[in-house]
Amino acid sequence: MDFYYWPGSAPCMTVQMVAQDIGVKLNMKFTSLRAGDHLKPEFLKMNPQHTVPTLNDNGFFLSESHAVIEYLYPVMFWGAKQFDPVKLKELETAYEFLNTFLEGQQWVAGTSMTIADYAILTSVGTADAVGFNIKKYPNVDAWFKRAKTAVKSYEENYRQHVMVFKNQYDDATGKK
Ligand SMILES: N[C@@H](CCC(=O)N[C@@H](CS)C(=O)NCC(=O)O)C(=O)O
Repeated sequence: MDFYYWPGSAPCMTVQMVAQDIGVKLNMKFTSLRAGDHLKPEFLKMNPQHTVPTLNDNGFFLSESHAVIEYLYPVMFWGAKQFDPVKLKELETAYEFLNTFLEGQQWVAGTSMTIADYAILTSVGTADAVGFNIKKYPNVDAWFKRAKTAVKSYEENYRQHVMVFKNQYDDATGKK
């Protein structure tokens, strides 16, 4: 993840502190505001507002420090280098509950698909993408397959969100 910064910039500092504390490695790109690096066409392509901080995550450009830290933050949940053991235990407990809820049931909240399935599908899909083993929870596994098929917009939104998350995760864990 390329991070365009200028020393002395408070919003850059915000992003760097969050990244450091959650273990996200940034590829630091010194951008001189004095020399006008931020006004060059290559920079304006990433951020027409010509401000630092600006992030380039494999061609996905993001500026505005608060947006950037929100983007980085989900990586924390998974721990920087591996699944955080405490969080992993919580996740396993949640899956055990979900597996029990789904016993003899097609959908999370009863006999038909509801918005509850949408809400849970995004988290289960994200965990699946970064390698959380769902097979230990057969009801969840079966529901996941069913829900992915039933929610028509899943694929398109998966590409936009889950794949982006997976990229951040792979970056943070050094898988890329
Ligand atoms: N609200 C923005 C502020 C960004 C900002 O104003 N950055 C200054 C440096 S601290 C900058 O790049 N100025 C150069 C310019 O606007 O051309 C954020 O939080 O990212």
